[in-house]
Amino acid sequence: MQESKMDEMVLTVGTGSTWAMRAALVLGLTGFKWREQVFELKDAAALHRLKQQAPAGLVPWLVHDGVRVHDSLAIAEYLHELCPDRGLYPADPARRALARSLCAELHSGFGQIRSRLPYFLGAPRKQEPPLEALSELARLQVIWAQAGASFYFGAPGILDAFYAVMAQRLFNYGIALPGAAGAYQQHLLAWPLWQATLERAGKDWPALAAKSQG
Ligand SMILES: N[C@@H](CCC(=O)N[C@@H](CS)C(=O)NCC(=O)O)C(=O)O
Repeated sequence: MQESKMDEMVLTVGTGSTWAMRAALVLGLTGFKWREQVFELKDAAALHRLKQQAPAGLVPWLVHDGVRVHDSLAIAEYLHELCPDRGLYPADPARRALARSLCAELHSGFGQIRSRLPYFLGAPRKQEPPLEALSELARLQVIWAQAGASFYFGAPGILDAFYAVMAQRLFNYGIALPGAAGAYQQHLLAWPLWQATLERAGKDWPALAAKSQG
């Protein structure tokens, strides 16, 4: 693995990692330049190397200016602090509190959806929503319905980045939420920055991971 220069921003990710995709998407919102270091999470030797380097044994983590920050939510917060005027969180304190609450809810919740509808890269396949996940889907319905066919607070931010992966996860299983919540889901799916991140995660990350083992 390449050493990082002091002022360089390096995001370490893993193939197929949804948490890493969220961090990469937030980075994309900042306008900063960064480099990605990728571990192949299905490869035992790569995982072993990851465990030796990773503060918590997991991806993602970000290195910048001698600072190392791990966990997607902490990375998002760090990036917001670096560029508070960029609008990653809303300027209004009440809206910012709501954004933070909903990001934290996503970060620590939705366990049934996560385990019963595991994320995959590739062609969507149709599946009925599992019974165990229905209450979480209902909760998403409530959250997303507040947004409608736009970004949650008008301009794209951390909240949209966090929920974009969820929008894609449901889409991958042929699950389209109805009404205003569905409009938000479609908006996230069509978001060019999300599409670019998805493309990179699907193609560039495996290629970079293969190269770094050479
Ligand atoms: N809550 C953490 C979750 C990180 C996480 O679970 N990363 C997974 C990939 S999505 C990982 O590193 N797995 C490697 C392993 O379990 O050995 C975050 O938001 O960053």
